[in-house]
Amino acid sequence: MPARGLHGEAYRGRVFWDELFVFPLQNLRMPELTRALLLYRYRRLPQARRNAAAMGAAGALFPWQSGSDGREETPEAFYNVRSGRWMADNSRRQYHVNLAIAYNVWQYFQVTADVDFLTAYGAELLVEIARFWVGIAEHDTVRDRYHVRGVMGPDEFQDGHPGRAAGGLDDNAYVNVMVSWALARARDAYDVLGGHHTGDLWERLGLTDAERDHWDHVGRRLYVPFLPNGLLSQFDRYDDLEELEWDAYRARYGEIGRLDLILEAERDTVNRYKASKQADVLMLFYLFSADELTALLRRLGYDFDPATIPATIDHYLARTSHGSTLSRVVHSWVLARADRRASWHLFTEALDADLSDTQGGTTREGIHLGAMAATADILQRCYTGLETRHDALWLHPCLPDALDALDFDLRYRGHRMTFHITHERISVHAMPSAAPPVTVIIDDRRHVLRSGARITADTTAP
Ligand code: IFM
Repeated sequence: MPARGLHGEAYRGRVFWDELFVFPLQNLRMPELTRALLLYRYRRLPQARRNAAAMGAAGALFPWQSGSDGREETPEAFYNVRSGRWMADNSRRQYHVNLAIAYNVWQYFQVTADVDFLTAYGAELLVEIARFWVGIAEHDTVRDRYHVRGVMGPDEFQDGHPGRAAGGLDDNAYVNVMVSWALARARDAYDVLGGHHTGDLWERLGLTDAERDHWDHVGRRLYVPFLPNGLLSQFDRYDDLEELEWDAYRARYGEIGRLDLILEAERDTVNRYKASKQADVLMLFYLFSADELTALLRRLGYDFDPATIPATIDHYLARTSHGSTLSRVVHSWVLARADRRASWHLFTEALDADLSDTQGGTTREGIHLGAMAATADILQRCYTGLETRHDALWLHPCLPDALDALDFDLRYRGHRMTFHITHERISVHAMPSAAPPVTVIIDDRRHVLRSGARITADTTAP
């Protein structure tokens, strides 16, 4: 799933993490396509193991940018047309691509219950990814917490602490919370497959009870930084960074998406400022519901209050330049419940990215596949509150005023289902098939949907 699909030559066709934004749409429509593309990763697992070993780590590390053979192909530098200078490209530190792969494996399994896939490929990916993170987490004996140092989060502006740009960041909140989640899912895979025939899978992987217990321990003790006002901090010491004069920069330059280039041309660096290219902390609200995230942070021993979510969105949105097309999608998503009007506005801007080529000529180098798919997914999963977790399909719609109704059909666990959702009612119909009944939870009320049957319910959404 190259970042620009097969539509153009940007990034020379390389694969990043953008499938994280594409697979959720596809899982519910063409799950066999997700399966095939997850095998792109599985087939490169031997190289990912070598990538990890080359940095002295255990398990597997998938590259930030890859092509045919799975080696790391991220360039070492990029050219700043504003200054005429080459800038170091440290983005190979975006090891979080590993976490996206774990997330994608688990989401695919949640939608399809494809045990054969989990047995033959998915579990091995989850185990080797878990091993990588546990291996690089450093134990702080004073706080009895684990730190993950030297990484980059999804925000590509922040590649290191001031004065230590090439060194990456310590304790990126998105990374550490995702690591905790991924360790729990690696354990779940073992438990889920307990009653199935897995051949010699666990022996081949050398997985022991002690290793699974250690994952559990690390997964509960990772350090997550918070700002003094209680909001999630993008990374450790983020609060020491300076505020940027956003209005002054907008007045001087107009479009400031690539603030990193602007500041370098001024012989400054974006690392000094609380400035993001795209969503980073807010990715957590994109991937997890408020309930799930609260549970994740509580499992880590933090008394997270979901009431802080709107203030967290405000904080980071005000400090984001949207230099990536993925940014508006995520912000539209996370605002869907707190500010429906702003969410719709960002949705239309995200939709425009390729239709109107709003990044000034980049569309001719290939459409932004992640942003396009994720924009459609805002309709499919975000405004409908559709989730697939704990062996159930959840719905909790919150349509923007601009939408009277949504009609679509999806595939879920062998069923083909049609949905009709308005501001007041939901109707879900399962076409006749041989698929077993599934659980559908509408606004927290549990229903059993059988093949050929229909559920209708009032919605409690505002
Ligand atoms: O993967 C993205 C990244 O998050 C932002 N820069 C472009 C990449 C390819 O789409």
